[in-house]
Amino acid sequence: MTSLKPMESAILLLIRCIISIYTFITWPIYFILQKPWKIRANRSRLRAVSLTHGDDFILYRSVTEISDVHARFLQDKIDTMEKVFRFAVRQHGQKCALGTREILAEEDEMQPNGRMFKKFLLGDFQWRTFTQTDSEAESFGRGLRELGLRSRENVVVFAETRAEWLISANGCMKQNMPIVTLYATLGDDAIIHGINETEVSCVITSQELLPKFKNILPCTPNVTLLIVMEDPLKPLDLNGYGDTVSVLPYQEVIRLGDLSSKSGCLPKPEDTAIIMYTSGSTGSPKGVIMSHQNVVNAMLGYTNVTTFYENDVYMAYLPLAHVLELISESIWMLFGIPIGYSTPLTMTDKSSKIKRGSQGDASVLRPTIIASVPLVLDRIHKSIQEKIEGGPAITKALFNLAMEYKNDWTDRGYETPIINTTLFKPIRALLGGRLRFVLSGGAPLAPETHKSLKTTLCCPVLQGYGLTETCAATTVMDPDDNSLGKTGGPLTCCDVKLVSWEEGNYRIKDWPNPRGEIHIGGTNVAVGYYKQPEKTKEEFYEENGRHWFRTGDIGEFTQEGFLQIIDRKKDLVKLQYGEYVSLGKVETQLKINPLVENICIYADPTKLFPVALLVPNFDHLKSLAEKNGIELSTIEELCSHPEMTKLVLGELQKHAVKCRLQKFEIPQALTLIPDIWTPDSGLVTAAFKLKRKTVQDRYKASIDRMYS
Ligand SMILES: *[C@@H]1O[C@H](CO)[C@@H](O)[C@H](O)[C@H]1NC(C)=O
Ligand SMILES: *[C@@H]1O[C@H](CO)[C@@H](O)[C@H](O)[C@H]1NC(C)=O
Ligand SMILES: *[C@@H]1O[C@H](CO)[C@@H](O)[C@H](O)[C@H]1NC(C)=O
Ligand SMILES: *[C@@H]1O[C@H](CO)[C@@H](O)[C@H](O)[C@H]1NC(C)=O
Ligand SMILES: CC(=O)N[C@H]1CO[C@H](CO)[C@@H](O)[C@@H]1O
Repeated sequence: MTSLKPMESAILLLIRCIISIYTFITWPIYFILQKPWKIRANRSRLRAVSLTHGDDFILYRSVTEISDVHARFLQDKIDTMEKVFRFAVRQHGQKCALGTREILAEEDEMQPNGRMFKKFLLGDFQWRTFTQTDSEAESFGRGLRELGLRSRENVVVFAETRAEWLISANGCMKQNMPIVTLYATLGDDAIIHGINETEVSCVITSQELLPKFKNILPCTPNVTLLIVMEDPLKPLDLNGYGDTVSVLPYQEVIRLGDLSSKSGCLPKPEDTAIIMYTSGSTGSPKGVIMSHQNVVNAMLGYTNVTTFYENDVYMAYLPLAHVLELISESIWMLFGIPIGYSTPLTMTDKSSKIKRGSQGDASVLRPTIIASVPLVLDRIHKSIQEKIEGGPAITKALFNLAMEYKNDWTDRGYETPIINTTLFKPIRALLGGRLRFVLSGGAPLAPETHKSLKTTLCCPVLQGYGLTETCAATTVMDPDDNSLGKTGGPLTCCDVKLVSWEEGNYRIKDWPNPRGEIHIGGTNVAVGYYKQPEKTKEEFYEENGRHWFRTGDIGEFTQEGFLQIIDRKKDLVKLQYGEYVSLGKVETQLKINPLVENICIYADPTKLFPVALLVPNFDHLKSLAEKNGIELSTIEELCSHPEMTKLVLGELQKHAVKCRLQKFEIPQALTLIPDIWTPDSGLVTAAFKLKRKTVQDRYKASIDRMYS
């Protein structure tokens, strides 16, 4: 840690004085212009009320009225995704709908370390209008019919996020064919399981993923048709997939459909729209059945959260097999907001596939809205932090001063336009400079990441809560909501119930706020699990004419009606003296530390403290080693060095204290693990959630050693 020189301290003091004087003079102007009392009133506005309660449950409902478009859909009976899509096309016909960047070339680029990397040379976004998207989807659906598929026959979509994904899905919906979605990162076994269970004969995939089917097809005898979304640069190799399987380019299906005279076969609201395989953290993946009605209602639930503008643009890069992305893209289509497709490898100017000196997707598209998951947001937060830490001490001090100043004034209801447009402008520019809000879902976002991104990106980061089983909809923050670590109020499509959980010590009578297991009931709650009646009965139930889902998450409702996720039923371990350690909560906090690439906390109920399995960030581990005069070069050597383990544990414990973890929550022993945990290794799910049991089994020896 470098400290400030006397001269720098003097400069900093001077700057502080100037700011104080400036604030003193301009404060009345800001007070009159910005009306902070109104902003503060909006923050604490009531979002939900408790309708009824019993001895062990309390039920909350949103106080927001349904939106105009929601009312209109009810009146006009727009109750299937097919009708929603048709409505959008009628409304926005010639507007840009889906944009894909043209790939001009792939080139080798010499890296500073002498290695060669493949980089893309990308052109502008090429747009399909709503009308074009619609007629392409229509053709695709008819093409499937020409190829012998019937309505109500399941079709698997197994591909990365791209325009053709959404178009094929819409094409299937026009023929009432349920689409089965599987994550592109799933392991072969899970893919075989999904294809087998849904008995499909047709799989839509991409040229990049196609070779995977050489191993998969022998185990899925019913598959006879592979439709491949082409790679614009490489020729498609159709060999090696056996005689019984035809491999057809996507464009060929469109051509067949163009010539076809088959009519559509329209779905009804109760027909299955999607069977979405979630990568469960235990056992094989489960297919969640979503009807058209479910998806439409989930979408409509989101329509009264904020207003959209004519110039809004959305950047898509999360997997479309993730319900959050699928629902959000459907919403943007409904409102006529153009969707530009990106990938994590080409998003910013610095992304790994972008040729040096050329522009990343965000700089070209300049999106106003993005959706994200904590995994990605934590990474952005860490990289900003690293930049600042790595710079001169004076920059760091100035940056921290600005953060503190801005947070202070935003808390009081003021805006800081000058800091927004000077100091934080370069950070905003990384994502195109026009961002209006960021949606975050999929897992709890650490309050520290939340705060830092909100401040540096200069726009609200709206955290939401929802599950595949509720079609991504349950609660979401609105732009007026300034809280951290909470997930906003309930959407209009569902009720949220808290149910006391005695063993976990969470009760609805708790003070100051009721706490308990979250149950969700409404028209957005999925029908159940595909071909798993027992599992469905365990987790879904009917009550007072509503369909309910038990989430297993523990929540707390604040006075304003904000839901906060505080725990997870399964993750709770009771230590020897009776304290409860929430493994997930501890991991979320520790993951913010730059040394941590991934971490799994384990707590033995017969012991007094938890221990940690930690996959370190190599660069940070190495610089920690250098600082302490340890000279080892490979990650394996570093990880097995006892001194390193001690150093990292020390850093982690310091961090834990800073995050205000309780003493019994802080790991007292640690093992450094040199292998990155990927879905292929089976240690994390395709959505990068820990598979605790597998991790524990794999590292059993290390765990035993840490406790001995
Ligand atoms: C407060 O909230 C209302 C309703 O959402 C909105 O119309 C109004 O513009 C907000 N006021 C401020 C100052 O943000
Ligand atoms: C496919 O499903 C059948 C039952 O539907 C089952 O008997 C078989 O073992 C499954 N095969 C694989 C490879 O999962
Ligand atoms: C294959 O198709 C047949 C006939 O449609 C069906 O009975 C069988 O269950 C299917 N098997 C698998 C593994 O999908
Ligand atoms: C400044 O940033 C905050 C979020 O950090 C945002 O709410 C506010 O609208 C921004 N103000 C201006 C004038 O850009
Ligand atoms: C943010 C938003 O769109 N709010 C609307 C919710 O619905 C009511 C009733 O239709 C409108 O008055 C709000 O403006």
